[in-house]
Amino acid sequence: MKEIAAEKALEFVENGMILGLGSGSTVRIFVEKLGELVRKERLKVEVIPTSYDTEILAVKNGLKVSSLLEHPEPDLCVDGADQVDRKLNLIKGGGGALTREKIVAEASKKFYVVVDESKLVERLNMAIPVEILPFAYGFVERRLKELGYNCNLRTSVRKLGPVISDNGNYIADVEAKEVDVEKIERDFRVPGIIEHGVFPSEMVDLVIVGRRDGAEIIR
Ligand code: ABF
Repeated sequence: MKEIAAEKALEFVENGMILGLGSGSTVRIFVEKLGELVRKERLKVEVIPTSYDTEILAVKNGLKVSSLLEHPEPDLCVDGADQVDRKLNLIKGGGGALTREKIVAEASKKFYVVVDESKLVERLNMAIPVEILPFAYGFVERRLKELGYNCNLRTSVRKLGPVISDNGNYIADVEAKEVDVEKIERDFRVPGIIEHGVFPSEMVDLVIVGRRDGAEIIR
C-alpha cells in the first residue's frame, strides 16, 4: 500500500522540478522509483532531502542533491506521516525526523503526503514527537508537565542512551490528553523546543492514501 501511494505521487513529478524529500519507509520507495523515472525519462530534477538517510538513498539512486540555499522554494515536497486525520492534520516524527521535514514542507510550493491506509485516523491520538535542545531538556520536561503533558525522552532500542536527531538534539514523545492542534501550537512554544511533530492542515495540499485497490487522494 505504501508502494501504491509512492507510485501515485510520482505522477506529480515534472521535468525541471526541485523536489523536497521527506524521510521514512514510504518516502524510501518514492525515492527509488524517482531514481528510476529520472534515469528512464532523462528528467532534470534536483532534490532536497530532509534527513541523512534520505540523502544517502537519493545519491545512491543517482539523484542530484541540492539545498535550500540554492533553492529556497522547492516546487513540491513529498513526505510520509505517522497519523493523518480527516481534516489533514498530521503527526510526524515517529522515525525521529521532523524539524527539517517541517522546514522543507513549509518552504515548498506544494506539500504532498504519502501514507498507507493504516495511518488515517478519526482523531490524532499518538504521543507527539518533539525535538529538544539537550541543554534545555530538564526545563522543557518540567514546563510541559506544568502544562499537563507527559514528556518521555526517546531512548535507543538497546537503551544505550537518548536517540539523537540529525540536528544533534534529543527526541521526546509527549503525551497529551487530546491532540488539539491549535493548543499544541501554543503550548509547545517553549524555549528549547526546536520543533514538534504536529503539522497543521494548512501546511498540507494533499494526502495520497495507498489502499489495496488503488490510491485515494484527499484534499
Ligand atoms: C518520517 O517518516 C517521519 O516524520 C514519520 O515519522 C515517518 C513516516 O514513516 P513511514 O513512511 O515509514 O511510516 O517522515
